Amino acid sequence: MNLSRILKSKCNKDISSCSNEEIYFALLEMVQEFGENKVNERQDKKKLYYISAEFLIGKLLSNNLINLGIYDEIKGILNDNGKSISEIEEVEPEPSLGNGGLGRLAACFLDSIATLGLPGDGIGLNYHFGLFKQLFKNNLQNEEINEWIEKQSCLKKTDVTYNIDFDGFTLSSRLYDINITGYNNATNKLHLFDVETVDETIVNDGINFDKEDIKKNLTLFLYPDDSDEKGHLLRIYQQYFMVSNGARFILDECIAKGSNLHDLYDYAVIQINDTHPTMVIPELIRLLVEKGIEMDEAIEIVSKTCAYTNHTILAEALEKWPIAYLEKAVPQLIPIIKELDKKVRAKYDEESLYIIDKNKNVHMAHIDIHYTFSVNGVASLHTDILKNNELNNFYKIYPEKFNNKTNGITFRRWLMHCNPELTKLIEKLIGNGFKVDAEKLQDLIKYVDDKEVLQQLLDIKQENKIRLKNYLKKVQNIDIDENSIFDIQIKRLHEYKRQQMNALYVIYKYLQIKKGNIPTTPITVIFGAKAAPAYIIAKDIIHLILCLQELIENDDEVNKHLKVVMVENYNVTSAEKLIPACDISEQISLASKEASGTGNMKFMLNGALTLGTEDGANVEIHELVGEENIFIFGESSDNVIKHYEDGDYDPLDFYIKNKNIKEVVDFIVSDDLMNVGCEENLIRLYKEIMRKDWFMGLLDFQSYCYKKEKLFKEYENREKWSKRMLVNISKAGYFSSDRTITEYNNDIWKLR
Ligand code: GPW
Repeated sequence: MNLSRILKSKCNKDISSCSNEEIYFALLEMVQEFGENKVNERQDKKKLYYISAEFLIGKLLSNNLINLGIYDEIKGILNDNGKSISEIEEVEPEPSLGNGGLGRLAACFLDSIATLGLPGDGIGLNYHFGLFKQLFKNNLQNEEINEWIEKQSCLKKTDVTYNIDFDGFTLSSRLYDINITGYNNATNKLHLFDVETVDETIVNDGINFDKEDIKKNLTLFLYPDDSDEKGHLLRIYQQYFMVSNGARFILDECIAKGSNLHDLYDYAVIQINDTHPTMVIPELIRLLVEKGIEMDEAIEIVSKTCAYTNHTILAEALEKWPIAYLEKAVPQLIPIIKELDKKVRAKYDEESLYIIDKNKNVHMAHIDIHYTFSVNGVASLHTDILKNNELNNFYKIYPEKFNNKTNGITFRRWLMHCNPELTKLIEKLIGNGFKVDAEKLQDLIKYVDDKEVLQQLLDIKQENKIRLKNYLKKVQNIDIDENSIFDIQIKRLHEYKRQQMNALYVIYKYLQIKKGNIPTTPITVIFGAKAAPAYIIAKDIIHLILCLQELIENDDEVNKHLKVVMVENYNVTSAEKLIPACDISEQISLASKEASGTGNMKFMLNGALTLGTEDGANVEIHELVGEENIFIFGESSDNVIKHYEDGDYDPLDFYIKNKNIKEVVDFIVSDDLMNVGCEENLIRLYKEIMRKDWFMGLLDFQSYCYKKEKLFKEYENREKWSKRMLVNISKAGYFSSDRTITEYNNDIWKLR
């Protein structure tokens, strides 16, 4: 195969005389064709459908080139013609079809499913503007639309369409497909449904639109994960539209393969990604009954076909819909949901197990737990908390359903693509095997005393820090010092993730420097985070960080030693630049609250050391790398859970008793900050932290500061630090999503 010739013919002229756009579109077309040729023709009887409201796939071009095994060759051809692959990557818009971890996990899973050669497709929605684009103005977050769909894109229009009935109107759908090509393996599909009458022009002034015009707005935006009251009904319409299309599509495929529907579970397994797609259960039951199957049997068939993954224990994130909302949006499901509830009530005399509670709220997770055959958490601590606390009543009646599947990440994107230099070094040291068998990374351990290798690790980190410096200069016109320590916290803004605690540390450090305690090596604290548009306190925390950034930047006493950077519009693309450059990975959620985290795994794989609490998958990272190679602080999840039960945590106790804490908290409302920020926001946040502090930042603040100081001291011993980097990389193999998917398949899906 002569790639150069193919590319040239797609360009219609010499590669050297093409613009980056022209080359991008030529490559896009080429990758589509190659991917299409690898579509799994072998008709497996059983297929997985991973149904999810989010698939945060990131840019696709380079990953497709890597998975097709032609990245290096294409890069070379472009080079020979005076073009650079990284400039061409920039032309591609990033699809923003996810909020954060849950959506990115779904994308990593699709990569691993295809790479392992398993028959499995994704089902979701084609949001035209996806998640909003974040802009900073006056130290505040603003939201704009993110246009990612171009005339020519990875989306392929199909002729699949359904009529979806709502109360009083019908919407016709259209299916678009994205090819998911595995690493050296077959191509699966991501099926994204859209509504034909969607109208992008109804959006005005940022991200505002008429929330009631469902025909026009249904697939405009990804619901940004929180508290927007008016959006609830729209969210239900979206969810139903997704699952009704998905259910029809699945049934059609199974019938085409020979299913008589009584044996649906021999043809399909449906993994429900959190509760957002839960209505697929009553919808499938409804469709089966419509096709003549008895209700009781339909319920049993569906229960044997569906499996459910839980991603949180946060009560406010567990979806419950007022039945009145469902009656309005999806009246056809009401009799079925009531029947499901009736069966539960007939069997169990226990309020907490009911689907419809006494306040007439429908608990979506309860539908999942009663009417699927598998319930899994996403890290071992998380699953233990589900079993022993949050879902204990369910665990007691269905112990056999509960299982753990610790999350993972695809190494194709989060090592090979984002960190080519490190990939090359690993290849040189232990060969190619780690790309498909990540556990092979353990072979690196034999170099733990090899000074030359350790120095190479440090050199690669340094190069990546310079790459990040150049990137931030270009996209945000910010200068950072590549010789400083890069201390990074990137994830959605949420109080439980405790960016505010990190910000309080910045204040502490600022005040220390003012008092003459100068850090040996300068420190750059980098944040990246979007806040849900209606989540006021989250936005106040962003405001605080941006104010600190400005204050410190303008303070010549401090700016040589400390810098704060808030990356604008944090997304997959910027994560790919930030993670390889990181020295310290901030994973500081309140113990018990972060179900797993997956950023923690990406950082470790790229040689950053974790500063974290015993939460989520941090616990498993800790076990793997050992005490010496991770920096753990803070209360245990058991103690935290006890504080909540006893209701005995009061941040004021800490504020009053600890002078240090009082000083940093008071600084939030100091003249220094008020001069660069808004009084209203700063005072609100100050009060929140001092009076509520729902996620106990002040409880852990002292031990956080202590550990962080220790970490900065340890950084000075470069050789010891580089050994720790090596241990972290070599132990990261466990967190490959190939391992996770193999477990899902062995324990739940049983494909092949
Ligand atoms: F609330 N997660 C997320 F559980 O990114 F549904 N969005 C969500 O809406 C939820 C969870 C939900 C995240 C978890 O917070 C994170 O700990 C986990 O690593 C990730 O899902 C993937 O499992």
